[in-house]
This record gives sequence, structure tokens and C-alpha cells, in this order.
Amino acid sequence: MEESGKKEKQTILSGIQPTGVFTLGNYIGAIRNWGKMQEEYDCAYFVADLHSLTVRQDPAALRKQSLDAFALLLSCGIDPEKSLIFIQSHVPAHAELSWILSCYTQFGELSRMTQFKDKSAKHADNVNAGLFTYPALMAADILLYQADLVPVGADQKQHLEFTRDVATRFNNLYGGAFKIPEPYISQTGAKIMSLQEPTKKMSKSDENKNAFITILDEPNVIINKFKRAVTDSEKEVCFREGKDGINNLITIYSILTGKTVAQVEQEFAGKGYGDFKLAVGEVVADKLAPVRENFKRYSADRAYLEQVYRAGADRAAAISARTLAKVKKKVGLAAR
Ligand code: ATP
Ligand code: LTN
Repeated sequence: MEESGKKEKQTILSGIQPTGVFTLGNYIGAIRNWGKMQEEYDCAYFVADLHSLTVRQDPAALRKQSLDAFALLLSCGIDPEKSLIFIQSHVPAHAELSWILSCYTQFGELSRMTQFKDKSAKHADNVNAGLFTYPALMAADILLYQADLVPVGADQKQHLEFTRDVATRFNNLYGGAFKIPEPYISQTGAKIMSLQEPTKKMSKSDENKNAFITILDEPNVIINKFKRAVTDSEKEVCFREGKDGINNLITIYSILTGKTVAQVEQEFAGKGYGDFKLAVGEVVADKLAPVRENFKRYSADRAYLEQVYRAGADRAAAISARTLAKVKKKVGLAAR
């Protein structure tokens, strides 16, 4: 993200869709780490509202969810003094570059995207062109800011590979316009599983509300959801193949307390699942308490939110305009 021409730190960029309140899975797998990266990297984080239009949304709900998602990013520790933070649709360069990149993208490569296959099966009545060209928009998001690293969950790796392919293709045709980004898939960003079907990933769009914890759930709700979490018919708290439910709870507890799996097993040796579930629920409620408090504060201060997202959009527009101008010149669009 070169603004002054001088560059010291590597650039990190990531986005999240405002399709609902973030889950414990989003928190552990993504956002918690985003905050920690701010010291070491130049970070840019955004609310990917244009991406959410690929699935039909209620307009009033989407508007609210986008502002809430922005407030949630701040609540999780993303600091606008340290990181660039903005709402995707506030920066028109994303849609513009996406169009240009889609003209350098083949139908065949988009057809191979597993997310497209999954989502078009799930929303068979609305297999729209945006759902299909989604990876070109994601590539534009990343390439505009010349990102070095893109922290995402393993489910987004294929989109990252596509981004690298399209950027390389473009660079080969026109000479280096884009930095080729690397995926940054953190080890601790373990995949958090559904509390009701622990072989499936925890997802904010799950119809069963007991399957996921949102980062705004009240402590009693969190504890109750863990009490109801599906486990197995054994008694021993140990991490073993086939014990998907318990393995998931051990993972959550271990990540949030910083204890190793062996230490967790030792701590609960001889204790039943009931005690263990309660302990996991308490740790999660405890860790999320400050996020909930921060959210109450930020979401009540509309003027502050507006000031931060406007400033973010201005800065993002200035950075992205440089890449876009370079690209337009290279492909032969006449200068204004
Ligand atoms: P949706 O349910 O709307 O598809 P989602 O909950 O799967 O959404 P995304 O907005 O697609 O979440 O993902 C945001 C980030 O959180 C991505 O980097 C993704 O890899 C990560 N993530 C999502 N779910 C989990 C999970 N269960 N465990 C770990 N990381 C996750
Ligand atoms: N596709 C991502 C969200 C997303 C993103 C990005 C992530 C949109 N643009 C750019 C990283 C970089 C998702 O659904 N999780």
C-alpha cells in the first residue's frame, strides 16, 4: 500500500461479508488475528458488501448489517489509527477493476470454483452472473492495494490462486502492473465446527441458531449453546479421531486459553463432559465480553462511525486510484 512512495512493512489485506453477525468461527479463524497483525504489517480490512449482493439480501437489513460489520471490526480491535478500514462499495475502483479483470478471466476457470458450485447448488433459483464472477471482484480487491499477504480461511484458497493467476496473466501481457499476493492461512486459524453438526464448519448463515455462537451473544446464551453442543456417548475429554464434537470444543478452549491440547486433556481428566462444556462456555463468554461492550459503544456513536468510514474510503480511494490508472493506461483506455 504505497502512499508516499516509501515502503517498509508488507501489506496485508482482507475482507469479510456483512451477511450476519460474525461467529466465533470468523473470530478465531480470521478477525482475532487481523487485530494482532496491525503492529507488524500495513493492514487494510474492509466490509465486502458488494460480494454479499451475489445472494439476495433484504436492502434495509444489508444496510444495517454493513454498518454493524464495520462497528464489529472496530470492536474486535482493528484500530483506524493503525489500519486502513473501509466499506467496499464506498470505493468505486473495486467495481471498475473487477470489470477489467473479468475480461482477462476465462469461463472455464470460474466454472471450476468450488464456492460457485456450492453456492449455486444452495441458491438454485438465483445463479446470477455476480455469483459466477465473484472471484474477479475479490481479485480486484486484493490487486488494487498491491497486497503481499491475504489472511483467509482455507475455504478461500482457491480464490487466492485465481487472483495470482489473473495477475500473472495480466503482468505477462502488459508488464508488471500487479504485485502477486500470497495466501496467509494461519495454523491457529483452525476451522471451528458447528456445535450441532461438528463435521460441518460453523457458519453465520446456518439455519440452526444453536449451531453457532455469534460474537454478540450474551453469556447465558453462549453457555446454553455449549451445554447443548453435540458430543458423543463416551465420557473422556480427549482429542481423538471420530470425537468431532469434543475435538472442536478442545480446539476452541485451547486457542482461547493458550493451553496445549495435552494440558486441556489433563485439566479435565476424570471430569465429565458437563463440567468441560461449562468451562468452554465460560471462557468464550469471557473473551467475547469486551467485544460486546465495545460494540455497544461504537454502534451507539453513529457520528464516529461515519467519520471513520468516510476517512477510510478517502484513503482507500487514493491508494486504489494509482493501480487503476496504471491498469487503464496499460489496456488502452483513453485518458480523460
Ligand atoms: P457465510 O455463512 O455467510 O458463508 P461464513 O461464516 O462462512 O459466512 P465468511 O464471511 O465467508 O464467513 O468468512 C470470513 C472469514 O472467516 C474467512 O476468512 C473465512 O475463512 C473465516 N471463517 C469462516 N468460518 C470459519 C470457521 N468456522 N472457522 C474458522 N474460520 C472461519
Ligand atoms: N470472499 C471472502 C471475502 C472477501 C475477501 C476479499 C477476503 C472479499 N474480498 C479480498 C480477502 C481478500 C469470503 O467470503 N470470506
